[in-house]
Amino acid sequence: MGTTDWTQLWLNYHRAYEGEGTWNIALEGFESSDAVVSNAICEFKKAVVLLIGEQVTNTADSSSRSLTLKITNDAEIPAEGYAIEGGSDGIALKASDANGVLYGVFAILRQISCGRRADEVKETASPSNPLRMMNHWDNMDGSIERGYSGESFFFENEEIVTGARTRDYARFMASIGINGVVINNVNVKGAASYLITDRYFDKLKELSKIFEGYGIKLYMSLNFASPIEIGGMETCDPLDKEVISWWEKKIKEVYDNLPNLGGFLVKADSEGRPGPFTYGRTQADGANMLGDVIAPYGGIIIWRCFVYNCTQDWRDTKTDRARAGYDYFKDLDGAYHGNVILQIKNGPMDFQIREPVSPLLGGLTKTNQMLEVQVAQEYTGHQIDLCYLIPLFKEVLDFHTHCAQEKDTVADVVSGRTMGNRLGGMAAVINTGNDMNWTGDDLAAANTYGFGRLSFNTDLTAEEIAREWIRQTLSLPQKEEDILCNMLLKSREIYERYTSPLGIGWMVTPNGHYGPSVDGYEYSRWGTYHRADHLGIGVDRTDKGTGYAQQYYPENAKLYNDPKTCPEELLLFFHHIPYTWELKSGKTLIQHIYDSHFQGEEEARGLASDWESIKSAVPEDVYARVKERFDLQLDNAREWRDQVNSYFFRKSGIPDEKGRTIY
Ligand code: GCV
Repeated sequence: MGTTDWTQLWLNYHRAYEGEGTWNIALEGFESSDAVVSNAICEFKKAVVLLIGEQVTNTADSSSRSLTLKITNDAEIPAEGYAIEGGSDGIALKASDANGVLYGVFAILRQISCGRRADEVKETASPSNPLRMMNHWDNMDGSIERGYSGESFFFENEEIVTGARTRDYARFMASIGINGVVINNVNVKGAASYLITDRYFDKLKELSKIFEGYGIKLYMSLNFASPIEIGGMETCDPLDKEVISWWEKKIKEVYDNLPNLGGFLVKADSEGRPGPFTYGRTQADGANMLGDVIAPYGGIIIWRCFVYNCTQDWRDTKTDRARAGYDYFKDLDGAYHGNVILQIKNGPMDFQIREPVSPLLGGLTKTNQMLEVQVAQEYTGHQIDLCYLIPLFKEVLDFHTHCAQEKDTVADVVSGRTMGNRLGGMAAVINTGNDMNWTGDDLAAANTYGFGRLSFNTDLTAEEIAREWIRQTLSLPQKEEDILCNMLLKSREIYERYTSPLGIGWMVTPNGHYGPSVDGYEYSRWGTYHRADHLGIGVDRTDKGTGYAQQYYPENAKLYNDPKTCPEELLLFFHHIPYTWELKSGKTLIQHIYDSHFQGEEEARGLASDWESIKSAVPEDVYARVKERFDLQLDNAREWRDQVNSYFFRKSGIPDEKGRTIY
């Protein structure tokens, strides 16, 4: 059993083999005074000692084999890309910019950690996406919205905190290819509105500098009502001349202090946040005004599309929250300025365990767009229940939107391959906090790691990513690695089975979003209904219902519109189906609901015993922390199973064919 320093996550640098050389570093076309290059070298020095017991000295040592890490500037390598190749005299690393050097060094260390010898290292890679971002929902009082791993490590008592942890965080992010970080919650309130004032510039400069050394740009979430809240104005109408000139002065002041700021993320007209709608303006009016103001500084505006009516009447079956994003944003396609990106959640609702892909992704064909996913497990088990999310993200990226003859997947669209645009990429709501192990559940770090790696290389498989993470973090014997990898890979479907069936989602405890409450949101204002009665369940989103299915290109619209062709895992998202409906398996819908919940709960117990089976191979403290979580997961799975099954038994009156206990 190896020792695992969980404060170092996947940069543990377990001893991989005993080397016998001494390294020196040769730079050609790069300067060691460049902060990014210098950090890359520093990481290499630190890691090779731990990984292979070899020193980096730069002075010839005749008693050992002399090896060189030769870093060369090669204009042929794409931006942020690298080519690495090991040989008998060391490793050659080629890149055309400093980020490429940094990513190349991390790739070398990753390959050695994963089992290759230094002379076997080999890869040529460049990022799939221009922007690869983490979004923190950290508040300035130190709390984290939807945070399950302690408090913020950026903010405490309305102050910005920097230190060793900030640097480690930047290292972790760089090691997985992240190049942008939004540090504060999109719900910008109170002190956070003042992040764009001189109250915080000094500390922000420090933070930005740490990030820059790891190739990361600092971004902030912006309060659209800043002219009112901090400027003392009466309006924040985006077309008002005085409002525009307030923003011009403000943004100049910000960039005078933070010249490398990447830009801003904006949540407007959403869940109580102010926005252009208040003034009868469009989302494009709001986004473009800010885009124009920030353009002279090379900044960008990332504008979220999470806009919907959150004061719905549950009696109203025509208004459909799923439609909202497309309805608000599609008509304005092409109206957004070049430095504006629309950030779109993967599904039309809100990060449920299964949703169709948002029809806005690829539905927009003339607008920069970015995919937003949630690594923080708000609806997927609060970093208590095991839920490896990379398979879900892969499904979204691989989805054919049919927006073009070829290159029509979500991965194509957001990377810029479909439309040839320069701005786009992927963002994740991150799952970190100040818990010693960063992610609360040790195993949840696989999601943090996985998102970064996937955003850098969307072709990686969920399994490849899981194995990389396990090898670097825990370095287990093959049998145990296989067990843990398998646990991760099946965990999402297990969670899905014991929670909400066939794409219906929700049925979750309101506000907190952990544990079952089948009718918790059924009669509320949030637009998240399942519409179950004694005959059936599901939302009719076909052309005879809310018409949501028609927001897709015809190929997908047709598929979704007909319950016979609709992928079954999304059946209840698109259709209201009788309990007696026969599924492809030959089972009735109600029997499927029962079976899936019994199976999911049983499989959750299987996960817990798989974990027990690798006990002797994992460090004791890790074993104990994760075991505690499995105990809680089992309670949760049982509760979901029994509440959902009892609810539908009572509604339908149809007994379980297998006569199992339902209450
Ligand atoms: C930051 C969901 C979450 C909110 C979150 C919101 C958003 O509604 O429950 O906590 O707010 O999404 O994405 O803006």
